[in-house]
Amino acid sequence: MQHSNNNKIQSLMKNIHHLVLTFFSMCFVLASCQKPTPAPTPKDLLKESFIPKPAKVEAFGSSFRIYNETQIAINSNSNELKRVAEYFAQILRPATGFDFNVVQKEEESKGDINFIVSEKLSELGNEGYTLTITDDKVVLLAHKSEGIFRGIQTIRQLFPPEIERTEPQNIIWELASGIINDQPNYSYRGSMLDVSRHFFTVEEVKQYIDWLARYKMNVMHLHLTDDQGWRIEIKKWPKLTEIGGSTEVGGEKGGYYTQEQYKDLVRYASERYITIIPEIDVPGHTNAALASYPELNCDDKAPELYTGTKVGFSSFCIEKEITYQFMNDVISEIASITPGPYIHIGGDEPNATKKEDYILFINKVQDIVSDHKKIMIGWNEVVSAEIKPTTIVQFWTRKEEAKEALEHGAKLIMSPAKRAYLDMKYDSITNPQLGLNWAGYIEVDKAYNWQPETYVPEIGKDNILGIECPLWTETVSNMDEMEFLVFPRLLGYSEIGWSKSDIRNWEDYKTRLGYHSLIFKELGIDYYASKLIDWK
Ligand code: TNX
Repeated sequence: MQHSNNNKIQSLMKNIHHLVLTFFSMCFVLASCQKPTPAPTPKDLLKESFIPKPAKVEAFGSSFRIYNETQIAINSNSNELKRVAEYFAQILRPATGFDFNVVQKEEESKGDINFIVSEKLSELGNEGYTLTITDDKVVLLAHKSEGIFRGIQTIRQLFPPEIERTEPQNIIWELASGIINDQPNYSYRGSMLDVSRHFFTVEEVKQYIDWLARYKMNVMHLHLTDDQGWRIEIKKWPKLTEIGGSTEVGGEKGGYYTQEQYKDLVRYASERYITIIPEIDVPGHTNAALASYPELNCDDKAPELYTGTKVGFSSFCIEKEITYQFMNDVISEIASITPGPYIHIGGDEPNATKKEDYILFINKVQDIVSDHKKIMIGWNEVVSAEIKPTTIVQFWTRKEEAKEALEHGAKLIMSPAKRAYLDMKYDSITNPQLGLNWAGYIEVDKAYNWQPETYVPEIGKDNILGIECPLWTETVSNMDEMEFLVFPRLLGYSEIGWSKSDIRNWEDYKTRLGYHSLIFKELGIDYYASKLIDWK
């Protein structure tokens, strides 16, 4: 009896013990399911290969880990901020396989990536941001959603390159902790794409826009017209695209953007805080227009379409009234579909226009552009006309003309051909069919090692709006060729525009650049693997 009682008590005790154990282990399992908190892996924010280099970085030595539960918390219900947060979530979802729900929360919250836009942060300007990463949250602060967008590009570079993949990866996603305070040095940081010599589709231009966005650039200049092709629909002058847009260099089929397609590009760019600057190159570089409309020629005879690569042989007829009627129609239609403040009127290489005619023409076109409430930009040749102080001069060659711009009180965009032309070859041996060399070879170090504010003596930072790297496409007929000339030099121009020259130097840049080949590889970009760089 005693024995059996003992047994009962023993088995009861056992059961209680078991229950208690199960209870505790369930609590433990539940707790760890709800909040898994492994110690953050030590990571050094100072060792990250940011391009462009942020103004100030401080490291905390730990990391923030991202889970499926991590949300993107925004502090307002503005549609703009929601759109930017959604853009970020879309970048992160494929490779992580996580949800990244975008939610509105008044306060910063633990475990989340917080985007906070505040009126009080006006010292950050439109594009500045402060990014604080601790082991329990990420906080990105800005004065405008635009600053959040630029900061997102920084966070993006904290992820391993596998973040670019389209399928979920078996990776622990951790971001190095610390603080970054960042703001651009120049407000204008652009690239130009010549879609006239060779036509590129809307999708291809969007690809280019995404490259610019990734490296915090904010201007996409489209060289829409030249001797070899007119690429933008003008409703009052339909033959410009019908005839003038039909071919390209080499005689292949050309192409053009309808106004609807152009508006789509403008919208796509503006969602990435990139301004589209349309260029209608006049009075030279106009064979495509002259071939489309005989009445634009002084002798009323339309020339043949041109598919070669010479420059400086065409000119509008300066004395004809119809020339200005034409210019007014074109500028009016372009202005109505361009929300940005600028219209570029080219004005370069007017070798086929008499000097006094050129001056008269540019003066008139400048008035037409201001009649349509836009600011004119012209290549540095326009300084021979009576340009207004509000006009912007794009310097590409001849330093005297850059200095003349100052005498007119005009500001400059710096695109020195010897340093900033993406269509120049890297050297004399690599890819001999691709690129030109009239301005010399531009290796990756030469592309990086210059300063806009000292390039032309007497022209300082106050006279400079910013920098732009143009890609002329006489020799560039597809995306692979484009990628080879653009990468990696684009990254250098992005840093020259964004980061102050006192924090930039080649030795440090070249190590950071070496890391970016991992991203190029993920993106399938055919970059130029310069021997100067120790590629990862
Ligand atoms: C000069 S740069 C040009 C273009 C050519 C380019 C080729 C400038 C304003 N005009 O017409 O495409 O050189 O590098």
